Amino acid sequence: MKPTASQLAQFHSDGFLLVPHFFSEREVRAMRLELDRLRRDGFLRNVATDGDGETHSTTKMNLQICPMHDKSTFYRALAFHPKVVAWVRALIGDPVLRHLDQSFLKPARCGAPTNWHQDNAYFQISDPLKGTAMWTAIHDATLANGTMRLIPGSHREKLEHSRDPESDHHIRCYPDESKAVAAELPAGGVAFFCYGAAHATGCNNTDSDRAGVAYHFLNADYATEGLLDNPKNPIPYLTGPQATGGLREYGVKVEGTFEAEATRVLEQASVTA
Ligand SMILES: O=C(O)CCC(=O)C(=O)O
Repeated sequence: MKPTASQLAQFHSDGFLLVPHFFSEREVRAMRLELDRLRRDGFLRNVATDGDGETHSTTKMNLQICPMHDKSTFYRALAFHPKVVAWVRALIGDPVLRHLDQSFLKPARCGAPTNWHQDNAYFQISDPLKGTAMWTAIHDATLANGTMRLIPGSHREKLEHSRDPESDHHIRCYPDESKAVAAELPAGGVAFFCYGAAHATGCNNTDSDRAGVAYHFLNADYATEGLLDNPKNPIPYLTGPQATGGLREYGVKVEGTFEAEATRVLEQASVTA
């Protein structure tokens, strides 16, 4: 239910950790079905541009949904999954916040990259090891279909970022890629990477779609000013004295609902199949 001492040491020295069999087959099937539903309902948006950072590409697709918690009670509940909470609190320490939730889907034959960046270029926390992404491969993720690549030790360096000409809103950096490690993971496998770890995904020119679902978790002691004050974007405490299982942030108890949410998603899909 939580990382071993050597996994923790690896997270701290490399800035990331790969866990190939994190979610069960049933859990990841529900994740895929719910992302399919969100795509059918029109919530995924192509953020890929034709090299000017503005003109949306008609040939390259990087389909992003951000945030997810306001469109899916299933994905809202996943952040409260006991195994997720146990791992994240071991990696970054209490009190834990669910900072962000999003997904990037790279359609078959035209999937576009998410270029190199450090999440801390966006989040700007004072210690990049006090926040972590949990990126889940919801399809088998390989170098061929553009899986996540990460640069060990890159969290120790603050890289310069500029606007990414291949995206309508992202920023990017240009690190030395020679030491990059490919997170080749089976569906349900996870890459935990701290806010300082330089990472990127590649093109998907294979015949199957590939998607990653990314949550970001932050130690609340490192929250930047104003982060917790936006009523339109509730950021729930998952652990610590202020945690209410989502009740305070969402008005309903979310903790403990993931199993029922997964069952609902799977049953709904079998009815409509
Ligand atoms: O899945 C992707 O393409 C990119 C994910 C990512 O960069 C992130 O979650 O920080």
